[in-house]
Amino acid sequence: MAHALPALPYAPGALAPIISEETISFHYGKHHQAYVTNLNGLLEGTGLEGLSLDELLASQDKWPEAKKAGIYNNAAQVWNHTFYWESLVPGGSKPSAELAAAIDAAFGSFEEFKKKFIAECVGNFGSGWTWLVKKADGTLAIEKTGNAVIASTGKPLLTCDVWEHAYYVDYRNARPKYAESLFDIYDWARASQRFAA
Ligand code: MN3
Repeated sequence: MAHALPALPYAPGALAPIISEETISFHYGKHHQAYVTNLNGLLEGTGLEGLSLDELLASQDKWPEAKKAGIYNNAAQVWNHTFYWESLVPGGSKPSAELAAAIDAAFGSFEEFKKKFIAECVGNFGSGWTWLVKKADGTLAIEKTGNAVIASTGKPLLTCDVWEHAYYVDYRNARPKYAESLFDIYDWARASQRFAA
């Protein structure tokens, strides 16, 4: 069974003006779709076609050597983008009392966390992802990864795609403005469910 582009969890124009429908048409409709298409092409004839995305990512030892980088980059980008769309919601939402308390404990206050997270998005050199993760000991941390790499220091709760294709249509080169604007549409309710799970 081939991998499919997951449905967007809201209408394509619903995040505007923070993320325009035009950005969604390219970022979701072209980039995310291309990772799915490329992944299906790479998996053809490998015997790995029947695995779910999570199963595939958990069985890297079975990947053919010559295709390892390609499979990782495309599979991870399918996963990262699905997670990114699910990190956002029209109008934004609020963290649970438990997650809010964990943010205060780790960063001092939500405002301090926001400043730090934006700085880590801006300071993530080149293309990649900036994550809020829940570490094994239950505390929170910010992790930066490059290119397609999925967060690995903890369970991802929320992400910011810092590839230029995520913001160039709407913000041109202003990555700080993009990183700050996402705070109007982060889905803290969903991040809270992940934190509690
Ligand atoms: Mn992207």
